[in-house]
Amino acid sequence: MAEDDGEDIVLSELDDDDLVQQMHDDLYDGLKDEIEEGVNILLGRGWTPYEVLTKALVEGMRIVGIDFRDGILFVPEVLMAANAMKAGMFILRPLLIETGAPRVGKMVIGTVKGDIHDIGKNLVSMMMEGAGFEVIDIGINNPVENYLAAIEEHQPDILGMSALLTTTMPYMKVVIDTLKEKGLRDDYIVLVGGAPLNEAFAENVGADAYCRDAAVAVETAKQLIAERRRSNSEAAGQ
Ligand code: B1M
Repeated sequence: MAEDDGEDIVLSELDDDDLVQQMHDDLYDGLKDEIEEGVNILLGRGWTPYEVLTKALVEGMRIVGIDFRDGILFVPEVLMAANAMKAGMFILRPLLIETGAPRVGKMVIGTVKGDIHDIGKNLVSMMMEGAGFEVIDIGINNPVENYLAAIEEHQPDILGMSALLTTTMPYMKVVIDTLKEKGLRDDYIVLVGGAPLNEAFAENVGADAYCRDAAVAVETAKQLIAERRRSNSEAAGQ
């Protein structure tokens, strides 16, 4: 994507707008070292970790996604872009998490069976941790048994599921139906997310809410936990 005019670009000499633009190009080209450098430069210039994440990394990956969809980029190139994105996220993770906030709740999260996309899920985990949640991330390609084992072991407030493929998103219903069969559904707040989902789908599979992005996931989690605690204490007071 980036036009190479043969001259080396010195990232630290670019102004903020040009640097962010260059980072989109570097992400597109899967240049991990350059992404790490760009993230550090922006942080050094006083950008918040959240701004770096959303404006430089997430936006860059959005552009990658468009060309992947249109057959301009292929899996190996997208994997390199994903690796570069993860390297940037690795730097931001502790910064997003170090809020010192008291634990506001616990969430188990994983990508569903058949699906290996994990960047969005990782981002949600990071943002939830940053907001004071304890997060148990069970990774990718999870059959229902993995979710059941994790909720039994960790007793979270929230079960989160991620799916990026139209072929894997129906698996969320398998998990929720299994919870119902076992009489466990009402013990947990179930949040779902991923690019192909929407609110109607979430309602259809019996989730408590669809989360469009990581920020919405945090807000929704806080709100539903507060509601649940309120109704529990009202019930206890009666
Ligand atoms: Co894939 N892929 N991919 N891919 N991939 C998509 C999803 C696709 C839309 C690309 C396209 O065609 N435009 C398309 C799906 C089409 C469809 O289903 N209709 C697709 C395809 C087809 C495939 C393969 C089948 C390709 C192939 O092999 N021929 C294959 C499937 C592999 C599998 O899973 N079995 C495949 C493989 C891959 C890679 C391995 C190369 C790589 C994944 C690397 C990785 O994740 N470690 C990859 C990538 C990177 C993408 C795109 C380009 C980017 C996804 C991403 O990371 N986005 C993607 C195109 C796109 O989505 N635009 C694409 C950035 C991320 C921050 O956003 O994941 O949406 P997102 O997460 C957001 C929200 O959705 C939400 O919050 C997040 C943060 O704000 N959210 C949640 C997500 N999960 C949540 C959970 C919650 C709450 C909110 O729980 C509470």
